[in-house]
Amino acid sequence: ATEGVPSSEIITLTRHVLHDQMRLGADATGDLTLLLTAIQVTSKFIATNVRKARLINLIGLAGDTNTSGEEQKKLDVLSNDIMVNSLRASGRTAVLVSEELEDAIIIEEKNRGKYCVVFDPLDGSSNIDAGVNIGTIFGIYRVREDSKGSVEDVLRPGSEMVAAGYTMYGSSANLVLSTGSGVNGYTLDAALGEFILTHPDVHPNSPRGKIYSFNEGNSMFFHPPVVEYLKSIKYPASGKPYSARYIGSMVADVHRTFLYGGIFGYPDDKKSKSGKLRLLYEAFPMAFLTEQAGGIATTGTKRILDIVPTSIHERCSIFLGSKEDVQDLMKFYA
Ligand code: AHM
Ligand code: MG
Repeated sequence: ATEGVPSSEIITLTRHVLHDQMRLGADATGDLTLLLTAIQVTSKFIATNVRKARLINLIGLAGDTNTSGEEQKKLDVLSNDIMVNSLRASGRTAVLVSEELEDAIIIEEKNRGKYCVVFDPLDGSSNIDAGVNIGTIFGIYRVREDSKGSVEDVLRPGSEMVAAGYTMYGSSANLVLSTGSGVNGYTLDAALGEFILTHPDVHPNSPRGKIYSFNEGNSMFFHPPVVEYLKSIKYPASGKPYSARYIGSMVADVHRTFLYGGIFGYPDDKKSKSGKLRLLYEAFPMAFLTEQAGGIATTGTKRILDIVPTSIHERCSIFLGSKEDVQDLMKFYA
């Protein structure tokens, strides 16, 4: 390459997904590409607002009324509204499920499309005020044959998702996506306003990592298999003990696990009988990405993607990450 001359071969997310869909002959209509465009726009909007959030908090606008007398929306509520509006307007959705909304939204006929999107618009929101990474998580199903869109379309195992991803808002905005053939990472070029392919084919370099990521503050409630597993990596019979890293923002903890390897866990325990994380829009999308990146996602005893949800906000126990690390954990459950 000639030094100083910008490359003319920029691969944007839209171009990449479109190319992929054409190659697979999967989505000749371009509907999924359009749907993903709506999600990208949402991510750009949230990324911009996350940047402003701290300032807005400092000058006391959040939860306050603005000059026209309207209440300023908190960032998680705002993010939800942006996402719902953008997905509805795309004309490509039939059912929307958001962590922020008690009931599923069934899209009215004139805007109805064939996809269902389940999402957590702003996960890890307790981290906002400290300027720590937060993210949006999403999973996409196609409506069942002949369905006009109902909650049954999303009460299906995660293995039936057609795509899943997240956007992490940090020093830059990173969108990580799988449409079922591997995982790719894109970084928002703020000047261009485009997500550019920066991490093609994300997968751990090794089947085993060196990092564990659990909220060990819950140790006194953990069940024996988790306690024993953690003991085994902290006091190994040979070799070095694992390093601990825990941000408390699922997107950031999982993102690091994809890039560096290791294991992330949020188990059920004696206090949180079903765990904390939500099956449909937290565990499923992350499990989908994990498997696409060559890792394992399990409840300890069961593959996450095989679970059949019975309600849209149910929780589940989850461990995910590098293959051998998760297999080690599973041995303590066996
Ligand atoms: P939230 O949906 O209320 O933001 O909670 C989800 C977050 C995840 O991002 C993270 O993995 C987990 O909660 C952290 O929980 P804890 O503070 O109990 O460790
Ligand atoms: Mg959440």
